[in-house]
Amino acid sequence: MAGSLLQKQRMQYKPQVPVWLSEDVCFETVGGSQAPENLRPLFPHTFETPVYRLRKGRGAARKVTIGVVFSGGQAAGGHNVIAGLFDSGAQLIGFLGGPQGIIDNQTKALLQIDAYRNQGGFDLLGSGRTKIETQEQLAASLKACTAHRLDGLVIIGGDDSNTNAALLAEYFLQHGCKTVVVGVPKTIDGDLRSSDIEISFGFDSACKTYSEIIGNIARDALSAKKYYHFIKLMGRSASHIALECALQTQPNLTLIGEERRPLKEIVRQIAELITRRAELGKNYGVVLIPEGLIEFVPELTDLPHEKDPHGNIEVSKIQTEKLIIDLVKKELGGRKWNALDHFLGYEGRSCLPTNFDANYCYALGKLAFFAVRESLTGVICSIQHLKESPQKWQFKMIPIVQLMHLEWRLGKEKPVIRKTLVDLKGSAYLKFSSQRKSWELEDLYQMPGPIQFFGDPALTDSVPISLM
Ligand code: FBP
Repeated sequence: MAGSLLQKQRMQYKPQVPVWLSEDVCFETVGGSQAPENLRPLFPHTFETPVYRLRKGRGAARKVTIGVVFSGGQAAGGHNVIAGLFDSGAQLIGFLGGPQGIIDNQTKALLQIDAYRNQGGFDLLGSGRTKIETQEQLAASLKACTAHRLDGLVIIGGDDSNTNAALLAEYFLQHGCKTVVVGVPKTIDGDLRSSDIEISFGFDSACKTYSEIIGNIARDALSAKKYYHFIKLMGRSASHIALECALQTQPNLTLIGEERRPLKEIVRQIAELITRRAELGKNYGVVLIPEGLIEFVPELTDLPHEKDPHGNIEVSKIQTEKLIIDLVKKELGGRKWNALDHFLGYEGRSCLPTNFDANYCYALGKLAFFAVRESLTGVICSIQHLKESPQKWQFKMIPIVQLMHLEWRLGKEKPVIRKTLVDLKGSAYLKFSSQRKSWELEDLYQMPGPIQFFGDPALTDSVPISLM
């Protein structure tokens, strides 16, 4: 078996899921869809899909063949979704390179997945960002699923990928295709959320990886006492990652895009922070900047930006941290101070998943299997009570169309899943805003250290602070 000692040890980890998941289970309907009425004409076959709850009981006794695909950016734990499907007894066919692999019918049979258990990344299959929307793409996808006689297609993805899932489910029903389509909520961004989806997988591992590095940088700042570190954090649009990392590490200043503050005000605030800290003899500090800030600051939104196939601004390519440093330098005129910029992004998407993500993903894989076995389509997996131990988790399938609305993308109005932004009245933000003032001048940095896999469960099984 290839891999480092830790990789190999992690392969042996047995994800924790409720004991009753290995018994006979079935779904019951627990409520109608809350989908917006203006989507009814676009989703005539899936609009009325209800919400289902998984419970003990006799389910369908049949063997199923499932196609599985990773879609969009990597997020730690994805391989465990596949492990959950695999261990449930599905015959698995992986589509290669993301949604384009479905269209082009590029596949591999998944007969052995042990080397990928509890491992980061999506390298078992690769991933991609193709938007499936044209008649040709939809027809090619149907052809591939039919050719493999798939009972189900499981799409492991974020908001845009699950939009693909909703469109495919509708199209397949319209064309009499028996393949059901099931989504799994993935994305480090943490913006695929609803009252039923508490968090997407990958968020916890990414935030813990970034928080380790931020904590290390803070301690370096505290030791050398000569640099301001401006750290841009990945997380398109929403600032969930910046908020979680702020709660984990308590930096001097964290910008939150959703506060929608003018650029001038942000620059002035940072300049004042630097001046006030200098008066205390502190010429160092840590500032967190969410990459999605660009989408909320009026002076920055209007600039021309590159967009991905789904119409999202490619914010990772924009060096907001450098821009802000330059503007603060201008604001401070001749004052001497030193700034360093960092971008934490890709290093958090493919790390070894935390126990939380390893357990969550394995359970999501099992849930997706049951959904296919029971022929549910156009639905996304939801596991609730995630801050409790896995034995207390509850499982549902939510109609994807319920999460959607019409939005302008690339010059057209399109049905897409609404990204969930940081709630400025939510408990995570309120906790942050009640403490952040004290972090400005006092150095109350926290150093969370690396993700822990062995030892005290308080360390190994901790959940995101945003969930508490
Ligand atoms: P998903 O929404 O597909 O999970 O991807 C999110 C993300 O990691 C963002 O945080 C980031 O802005 C973007 O992907 C980077 O995209 P790419 O991997 O194409 O460079």
